[in-house]
Amino acid sequence: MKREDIDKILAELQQLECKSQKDVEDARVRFLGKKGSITALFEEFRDVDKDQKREFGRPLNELKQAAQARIDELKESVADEGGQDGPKQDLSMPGDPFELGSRHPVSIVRQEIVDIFRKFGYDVAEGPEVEDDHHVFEALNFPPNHPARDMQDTFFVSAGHPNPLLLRTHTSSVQVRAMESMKVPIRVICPGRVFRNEAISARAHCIFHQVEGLYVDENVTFADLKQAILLFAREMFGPETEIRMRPSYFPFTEPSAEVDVSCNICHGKGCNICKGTGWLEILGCGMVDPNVLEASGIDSKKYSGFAFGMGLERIAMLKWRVNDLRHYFENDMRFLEEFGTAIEI
Ligand code: 2U9
Repeated sequence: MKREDIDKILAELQQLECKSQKDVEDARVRFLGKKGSITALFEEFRDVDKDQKREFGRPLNELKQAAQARIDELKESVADEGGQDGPKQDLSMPGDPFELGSRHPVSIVRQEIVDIFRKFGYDVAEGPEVEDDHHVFEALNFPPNHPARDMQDTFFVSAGHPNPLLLRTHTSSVQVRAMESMKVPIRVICPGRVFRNEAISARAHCIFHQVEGLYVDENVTFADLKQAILLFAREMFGPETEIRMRPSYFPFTEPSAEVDVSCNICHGKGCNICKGTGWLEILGCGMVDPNVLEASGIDSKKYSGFAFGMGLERIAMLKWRVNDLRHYFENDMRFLEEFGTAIEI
């Protein structure tokens, strides 16, 4: 017996290629069958001198193991391609479904609202979520002692600083920036995330989404505001929709109003969604306070404007009759799959 005989078979094994299961079986017989080259070496080994047995015993065993491993490996790799035995998989089985993502309900309503206002000629503006006191409160006519400026209500990033940074509590700061940087007439719509220091419940969350809008020009009146909101409501909730305005108060608008739309479930008759009133509250609005125009360098004697704001989770809750705001933030696939608008790719 010679060492080269073992090495030669090892080299053959390394170069061994098979195209079919038949090739694999032929190779197994050639190396490990009754008359195979490795079996022959084992027979030779029986007659080797005692003192040489040590030298050849181990490499021979290793050769046999290597051959078996290579044969097993080839059996696996050619199995799926189908050899003489045919394919191992049932090709008539249905394929694995290709799972498409879908839009989040808040993203769906934001897109709908933005599309409506773009059609009305509004530009989309975005701004920073971490803001300063000036853009969130000061320029919007919030008095120094207003509760929103308190740490109980607002998340401060750097409290105690002369110009503290905070997480914006509304996207109105984006409209302030628009007034600072754009020329009148200004028509902007500002979608974005906002943050308020609130306990999380079915009706409130510390993070939510708003879309706010602003129109500043010469001779903008409350009638323009009312018409813009009516057109929006009919695009969003259907052509039969009616609106009503109730007086309200916001530091940044005067006069201010809250807007309800007629309940599109009971058509004003009263149901459990509108709590028997026939109306659903959807947004707040008003004429921009002259102080707010002036704070951003707009002449309030020459120009006037209207503004409005709405919470997207609330609109989505009305649209899909979801009764708990927390569903929007939990990322439970069973909830998210209900909205099924596949993302276009
Ligand atoms: C500027 C001037 C005025 C934006 C407005 C509202 C009324 C309003 C709420 C609706 C539900 C916020 O998400 S909510 O809690 N918003 O009622 N927002 S007027 O007024 C502005 C904004 C910017 C420069």
